[in-house]
Amino acid sequence: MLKKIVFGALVGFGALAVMLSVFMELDNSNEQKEQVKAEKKQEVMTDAVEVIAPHQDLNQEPIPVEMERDGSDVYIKMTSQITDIEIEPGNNYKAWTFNGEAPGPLVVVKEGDTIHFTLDNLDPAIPHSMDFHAVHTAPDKGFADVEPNEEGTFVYQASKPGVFMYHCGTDPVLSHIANGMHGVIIVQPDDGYPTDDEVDHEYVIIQNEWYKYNDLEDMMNNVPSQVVFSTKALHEGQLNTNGTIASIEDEPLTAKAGDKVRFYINNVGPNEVSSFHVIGTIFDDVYIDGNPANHMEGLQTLMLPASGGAVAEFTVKEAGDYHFVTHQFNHAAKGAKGRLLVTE
Ligand SMILES: [Cu+2]
Repeated sequence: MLKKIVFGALVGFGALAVMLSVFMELDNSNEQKEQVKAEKKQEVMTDAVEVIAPHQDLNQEPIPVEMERDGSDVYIKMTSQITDIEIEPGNNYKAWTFNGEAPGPLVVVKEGDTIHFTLDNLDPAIPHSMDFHAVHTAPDKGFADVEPNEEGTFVYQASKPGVFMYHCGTDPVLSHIANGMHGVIIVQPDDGYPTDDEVDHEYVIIQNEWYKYNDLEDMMNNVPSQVVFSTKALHEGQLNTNGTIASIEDEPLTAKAGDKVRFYINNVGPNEVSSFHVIGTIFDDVYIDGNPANHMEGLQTLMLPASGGAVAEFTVKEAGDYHFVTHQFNHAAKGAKGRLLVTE
């Protein structure tokens, strides 16, 4: 009798254990399925971050920057707006921009000028702001957010000469810069540069990165999809491009053999360093950040931190095709190349 009860109990326990393990396995396989589903969803999300709803059908025409001078007071009006920027043929990026350009329009003022800056925020959805690296101001006041469909005016002095970055400083700053809200302000030195008389041509070059659309993950993990150069017209008749692949390759900058060429250059990032190099020449004179006090000679490669600028001069001794790159060749391979065509 006792044997039967023990046997029965053992069978009962055995069956229960089998059932339990079956349930646990079922539970595990459900968990695994859920996990695979979640991973797939994550993949899809990181493959294509959607354009935020209020921007979906928006492609605001570029609006020229307004600039008026009254003595040493300079009145500058810019827009923040949503405009498609062609990164390469067929690849349009719904960029967050200043004035419909990315990088934004070139701003040129003189050392000592007082800037009266107005930002007209045409973005219906997101606040934007302007952070000029060329000025001293309390950031919470001078670089304050301007709400959608509003205007804000800010006043500050450009007291130091240089080639400075400007960018939107609204949170999250990384998204605002990487989505296109960056550019260059040149503050011309009062007494010029010591090499002014030697220079035959001057051009503006900007380096920036593009990431998958509005993808903070890629932006955070330094995985640019493209790294590009653009040029902005400093003088009449010069090229004015966006950060489009090959924009200064297909239509090169030009000089004559024997000319001294000056580049006003800035790396607006947002994340990467630029190791700027012109193949086939050496920089005779470099002014770090574009300040005449920071004079260096004989540089092969110019190190530009994110936001860093320079005035860099070199002489092209014979005719030929002079390509310029960032010597971080993974970035050159992703697009950061340009061309200076030197003729007899
Ligand atoms: Cu912004």
